[in-house]
Amino acid sequence: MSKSGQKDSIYDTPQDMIVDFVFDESVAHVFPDMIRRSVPGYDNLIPLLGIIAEKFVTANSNIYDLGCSLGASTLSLRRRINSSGCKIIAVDNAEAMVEQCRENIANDTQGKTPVDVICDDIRNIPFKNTSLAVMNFTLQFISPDERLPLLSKIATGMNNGGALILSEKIIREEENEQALLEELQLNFKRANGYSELEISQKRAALDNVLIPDTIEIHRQRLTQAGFSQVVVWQQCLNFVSLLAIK
Ligand code: GEK
Repeated sequence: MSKSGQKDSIYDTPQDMIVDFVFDESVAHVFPDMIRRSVPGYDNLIPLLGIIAEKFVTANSNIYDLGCSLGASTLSLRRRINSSGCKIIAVDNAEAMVEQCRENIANDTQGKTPVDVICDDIRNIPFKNTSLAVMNFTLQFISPDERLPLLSKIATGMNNGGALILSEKIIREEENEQALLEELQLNFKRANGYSELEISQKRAALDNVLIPDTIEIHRQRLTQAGFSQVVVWQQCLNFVSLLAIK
């Protein structure tokens, strides 16, 4: 079993004090299991990123995977990109994630497009000649006042006709809808084997770290950043993915 192939049991014992969630080595080891059992629609979404990439990636352009974790999105894109002269720039600021991501890319025999895996904050990255950028469940970890500047920077570096795929956990303005979707997500986690203790401790750890927006805020912000068309292409309970085209 690879280092990142373990079952997520990080929160299965009572913790004296719940500290804010960090993407450290213990998370990197269980990450594929954690995200699959926590994010409804993740398994469906990943292969579709490659299908979307085929449409938007143009020859001799850059493709960015921002908050790449272990490289699941990068690998999906890479397997479908046929255009020549392209480069994928995969970025994450968690060292443990980047280390395992580099190994996963090195072991990939299906894709040919070169990949640069960079350990840095996505707010430090210059964007240029972009045909496609992917932020798969990453913007939600950036402080809300820094989201528009980051998206504007991505849009500025994007070629006309290029696209950003933005996947996020969302909240609903309408209280009843929010409560319903929240309950269904909890049921999804229960059905995937998480105990009540694991669910409540993980929730407390993410409380100050993952700050979701409404879909309306996402739409407005993407438009303000410089994207001319915003389309929801997948929604699964309170997790959505938007395609923003410049
Ligand atoms: C996937 N996209 O499997 N700069 C760089 N990386 C960051 C920053 C930042 N400022 N903030 C958070 N991250 C992946 C899943 S996970 C989603 C993405 C989740 C990184 C963080 O280290 C983590 O690896 C990733 O964003 C978020 O398709 O865990 O819910």
